Amino acid sequence: MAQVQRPLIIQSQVIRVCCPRTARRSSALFSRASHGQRLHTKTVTDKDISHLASLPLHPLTLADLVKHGRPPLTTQQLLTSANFTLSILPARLAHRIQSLRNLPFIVVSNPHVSKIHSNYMHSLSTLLPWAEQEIKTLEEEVKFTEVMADLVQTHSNTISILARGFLEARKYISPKDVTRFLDEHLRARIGTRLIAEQHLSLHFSSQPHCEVMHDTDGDSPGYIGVIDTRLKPARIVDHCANVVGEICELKYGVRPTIVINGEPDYEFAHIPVHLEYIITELLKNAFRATVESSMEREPIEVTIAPLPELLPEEEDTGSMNSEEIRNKKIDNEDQGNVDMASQRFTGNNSPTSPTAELNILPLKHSTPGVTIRIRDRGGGISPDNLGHIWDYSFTTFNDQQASSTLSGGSHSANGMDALNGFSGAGGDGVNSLAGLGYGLPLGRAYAEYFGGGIAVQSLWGWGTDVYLSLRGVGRVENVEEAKQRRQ
Ligand code: ADP
Ligand code: K
Ligand code: MG
Repeated sequence: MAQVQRPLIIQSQVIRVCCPRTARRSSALFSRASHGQRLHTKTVTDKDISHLASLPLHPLTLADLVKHGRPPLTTQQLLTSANFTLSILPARLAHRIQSLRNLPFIVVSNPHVSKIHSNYMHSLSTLLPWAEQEIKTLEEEVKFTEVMADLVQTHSNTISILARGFLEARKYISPKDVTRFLDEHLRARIGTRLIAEQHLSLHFSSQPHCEVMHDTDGDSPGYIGVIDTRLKPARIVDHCANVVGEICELKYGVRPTIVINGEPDYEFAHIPVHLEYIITELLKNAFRATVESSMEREPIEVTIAPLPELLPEEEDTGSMNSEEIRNKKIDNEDQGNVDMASQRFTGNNSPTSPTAELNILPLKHSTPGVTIRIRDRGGGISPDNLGHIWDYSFTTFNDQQASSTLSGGSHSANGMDALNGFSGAGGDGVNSLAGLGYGLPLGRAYAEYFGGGIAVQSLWGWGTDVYLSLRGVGRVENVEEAKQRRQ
C-alpha cells in the first residue's frame, strides 16, 4: 500500500514533508529548536534595529518561492535558498520591532504585547550571527535551518497572544488603530513565515531517501516546498466543510449541507494552508449564519469559477498603468502584493521569470486564478454592522446567546471566552464557529497577499455572498503540453 503523505503539524502550521523518515528528522529539529538549544545568539542593539529597518525590503512573490527549483534540491540550490532567506529576514524582523515600539507605551507595556516584542528580539538575536556571512556549506545550512525552525516555532502563537493583549489594552487604543496595526503586522508576518517555512520545507524534502512529493492517488504530482502546484480548491472546500460541519454539529446539534458547483476539477498553484485558513473562516461564518437563522434546509452553495484566460493584448491592469502598479507594490512590499485585490488579476510572470525555467507557465498561457463564491441564506449582515466587519475584533458572536439569533455588534466584549477556545492559524478558535472577529480581516490579508481579495455582498434579510478571488503562480505544464506548445 502506498504511503500516505502526512503533514507535520507544528502548532497551527503545517509543513508538508514527504516521508516518515524526514518527518522524524524535522520534528527532532523542531523540538530542539523550540528549546532554543544550540542556537548562537547576538545581542540586538537599537543601532542594529535602526540600521536593518532602513534597508530596503524585498517584495515577496510566489515566483520567489519556487525559483530555487523543485525538490529534491542540489546542494547548491539549497545553499542559494538559505542565502536568499537570510538576505530577507533580518530587515523584516527589524521593521516589526520598530512598528511594535511605535504603539502607545501603555499598549506595548501589556505583558502579551511585550511578549511578542521579545519574541521578535529573540529571533533577530538568532539571525544576527549570520547576518554578515554567506552560507557556504551544508553543515552551515543545517544550522541555519535550525534557526528557521526556531523562528517558525517562536512565532506560532503570535495571533492569539496579540489578540489577548489588544483585548486587555482596548481602553487605550481605538478599534481602528488596532486594525491598522494588526493589518500591517499580520500581513508582514504571513510573508516572513512563508520565507522561513519554504526554506524548511525545501530542506526536508531534499533529504536523501526522499522522492519528489506526491499524493497516494498519484494525481497531485508535486509540491514545491509549501506550494502545491496542482491545488484543487474544491478539495479544500470539501475538507474544510467537513471540519466546520463537525464543530457546528457539536455546538448546535445540526449542520447545514453544502453543494460545490462550477468547475470542481479546476486546479492551480497555491499554498494549501493559506486556502484552508481562508475557506475555513468563510465557511464558519456561512454555517453560523445559516444555523442561527434556522435555514439549514437551504444548502450553502460554493461555486468554483476560474477566471478566463487573458490574452496578451487583453491583459487587464484595472485602472492602473504598470508604473502605478510597480509603485504600489513598492509601497506595500512588506505586505505582499496588496494592490491586486481586484477581480481581474495582473500578471508579473514574464517568460523570462524564474517560473519559466520550472515549466510553470507564465500567466498569459494559463488560467490566471479563480473566484470562489460562497452563498448562504443566513439572513445577511445588517447595514449597521456592515461597516465594521473588516475590523479586527468586531464580532456579533456572543457565547452565552450563541443558539439564539443575535442582534447588534460589539468589539469583542466577550473576547475572553472566545480566547479560551482560540488556537487556530490566526482567527477564531479551532473549536468555535466565531468569536474573536479575526476571521474576515485575516482571511482577506491571506487572500490579498498574492494578489487575491475577498468581497462581501450582503442581502440583508436574505443571505450573504462572499467572493474569494485567488491568483495562482501559473499552472504547471506537463511534458506533453510543453511539447504541443512548442510545435
Ligand atoms: P467572527 O466570525 O469571529 O464574528 P468575522 O470577522 O469572521 O468574525 O466576522 C465578523 C462579523 O461579520 C460576524 O460576527 C458576523 O456578524 C458578520 N458576518 C460575517 N460573515 C457573515 C455571513 N456569511 N452571514 C452573516 N453575517 C456574517
Ligand atoms: K471582524
Ligand atoms: Mg468568523
